[in-house]
Amino acid sequence: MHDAVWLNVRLATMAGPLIRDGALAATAGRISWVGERRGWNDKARVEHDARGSWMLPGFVDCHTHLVYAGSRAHEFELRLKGASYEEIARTGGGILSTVRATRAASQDELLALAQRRLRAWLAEGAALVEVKSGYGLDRDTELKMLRAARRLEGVTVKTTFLGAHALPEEYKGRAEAYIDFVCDEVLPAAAAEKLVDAVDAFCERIAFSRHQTARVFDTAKRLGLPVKLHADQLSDLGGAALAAKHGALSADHLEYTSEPGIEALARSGSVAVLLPGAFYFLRETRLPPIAAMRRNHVPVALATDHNPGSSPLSSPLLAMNLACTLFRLTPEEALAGFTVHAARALGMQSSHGTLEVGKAADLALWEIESPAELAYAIGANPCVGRVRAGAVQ
Ligand code: DI6
Ligand code: FE
Repeated sequence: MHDAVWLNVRLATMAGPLIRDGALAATAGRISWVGERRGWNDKARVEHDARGSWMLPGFVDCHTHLVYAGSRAHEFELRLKGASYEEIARTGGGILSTVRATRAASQDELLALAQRRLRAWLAEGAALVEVKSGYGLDRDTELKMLRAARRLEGVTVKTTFLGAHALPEEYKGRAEAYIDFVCDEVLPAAAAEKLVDAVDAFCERIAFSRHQTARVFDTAKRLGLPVKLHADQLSDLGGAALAAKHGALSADHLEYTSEPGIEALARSGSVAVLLPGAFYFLRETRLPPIAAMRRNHVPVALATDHNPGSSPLSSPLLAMNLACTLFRLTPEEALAGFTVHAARALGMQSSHGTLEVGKAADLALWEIESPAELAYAIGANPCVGRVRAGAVQ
């Protein structure tokens, strides 16, 4: 006897062909049966009529900076007048302005702000969201951000430590000393409190070098934590190859990555995470090497990269549309990017990303004619139901 079954449902399992008349059952929070309707002859305590809607795995947003305080709308205005993102960052704005606001906020305030933002993801059927630190850049604020992220409700949260996001003002001109501080004090403290699921860094001209990034990764390894990287977003620093060398779960952005970098990702089994929101909002023109990713069979995930500076985007659906219009992904690739491949980018492929027996019954129902409509429409939200651990939300 299963707890519940959904009938009259169309299934995009993301693990096999589309099923136009399907059934999916859940028991104890997990998927306990999935397949063609005609194959279902079990019993369930509750029977749901999905009225012909499409069921997909709940979306996985594998790269966000959801916890922060303050707004950067004024920088948007400066950029519209001609200033560049890098110029603003170099003159103390950018990430550092969000750091000032985030340091001044309490943990409860950060939680309330992030919880309110998260509503948009819930409305679009998200199940699993990654949240990074990196707007504290001191011990207490980095921990405060991660504690707030851990308290978010409504989705499963994976936390990523991003202490090496920018050089804080008090370490100006002393990047090596800051990396010492991150490796010796902040990351070990966050890990000791079990606040960290993965470790990330921003490897970029305006942030940290390859060598500094490698030091952070070595510390992560010592603490038994997986790594991921903001790689080659604004310039080719060889970030993808560095991430691959450290067996990263993912390398993210990748606009400037060269073919050898993609080949390295293929060898290491790392996921390439594309962030079309940042590409769009910063009006970048250099396209990530999608053809090389396809050629090398690198799994491609998509994420919102929600953050106040380069991607104030709160919609997985819009991220999929941007990936198709700007990067020429197919709708099918875009859907895989927010489900199966995104789960893998978080090391969560055994519980999320597909509709398969044994995985979490974290599902979304959509009133659409075909799954491609999710990437095609702009500004519509046809989500008509969300199920979390088998329970209708
Ligand atoms: N890359 C980004 O796009 C964001 N962080 C990063 O490492 C930008 C964060 C910000 O501008 O606040
Ligand atoms: Fe980011």
